[in-house]
Amino acid sequence: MLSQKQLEKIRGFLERAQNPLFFFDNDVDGLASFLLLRKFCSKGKGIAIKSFPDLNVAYTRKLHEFKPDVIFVLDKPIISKGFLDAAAELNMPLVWIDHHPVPEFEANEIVNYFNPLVNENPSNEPTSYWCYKITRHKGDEWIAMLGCLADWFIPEFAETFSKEKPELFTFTNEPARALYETELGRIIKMLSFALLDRTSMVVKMLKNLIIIKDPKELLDITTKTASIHGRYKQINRKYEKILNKAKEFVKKNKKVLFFQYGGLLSLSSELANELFYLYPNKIVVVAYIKGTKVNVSLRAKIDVRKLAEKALEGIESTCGGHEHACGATLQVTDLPKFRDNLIKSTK
Ligand SMILES: [Mn+2]
Repeated sequence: MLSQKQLEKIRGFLERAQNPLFFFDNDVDGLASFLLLRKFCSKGKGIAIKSFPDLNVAYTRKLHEFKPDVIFVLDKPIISKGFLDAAAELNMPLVWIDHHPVPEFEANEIVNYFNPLVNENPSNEPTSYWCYKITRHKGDEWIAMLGCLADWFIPEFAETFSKEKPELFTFTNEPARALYETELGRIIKMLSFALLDRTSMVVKMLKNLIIIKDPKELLDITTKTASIHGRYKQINRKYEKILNKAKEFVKKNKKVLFFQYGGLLSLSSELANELFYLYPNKIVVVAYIKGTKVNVSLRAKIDVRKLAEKALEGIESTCGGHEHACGATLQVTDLPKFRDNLIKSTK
């Protein structure tokens, strides 16, 4: 966990910031982390990171454009050396908050790295959980709830929250039920689909989200939320179609639900989540093929990251994430080998 001292240190950066720039991972934990910090200091721009697996060097353009006095990087496990070097050259302090396995990087004097995994009592609560511990604004608790649930984590304040807002969240200890059986879960799905939109639309969404005070506002269609709802509806139609197709693969293998698809939209992470909710005893593998590359999302009760790493041995690939939810990228020509290795290792 992060210590009180560390939380205060980050809070100090926020209080002193005149023109912060926030980079966040392109998912709901990343988004919630940004919203919590942005609301606290009422200043600064937010940028959803589209590059994978790292915050790549192309984003240094934003440093020249916005000239921030402090950079925040939220929920992103890797920052490219080029980006770190550019920030150092411009003498911009960088506050990096994450909860993924710690990468190897050359720490320079501008980097302030915070990760609950590198501590006396290692833990991996979502980044938004820690952002809420930093800002401590009770009115923003719903945002922290969204970020935590999206990362399959039930925070200790969930039970009180459910008593205060029973129409949004019925208390459960099971993250999967929280995601697929509550209104907060519905909002998470909406936001994660909306994050897939064009950059200009995401920018518009962020502007609206910053001023929304009540999650109920998000469920109604208003001028602030119409584009989010529109995008959600459009993507959800396609999503449901692919999900139904994936369900047909359940009987193919006793232990593994392996499903691959192509098309314009990468929905593998959302699909893997929902399939794992529907079939909690399966090892869920969803492969999204785009050109010559494949993005794979894996979910399971067992240590699926270890399983994936083993199945990827000898295959040119990247792999990252958490014990029960992780992702990998590889070449499409290696996909059959990866699938065979994986299925073989579960026998
Ligand atoms: Mn996260």
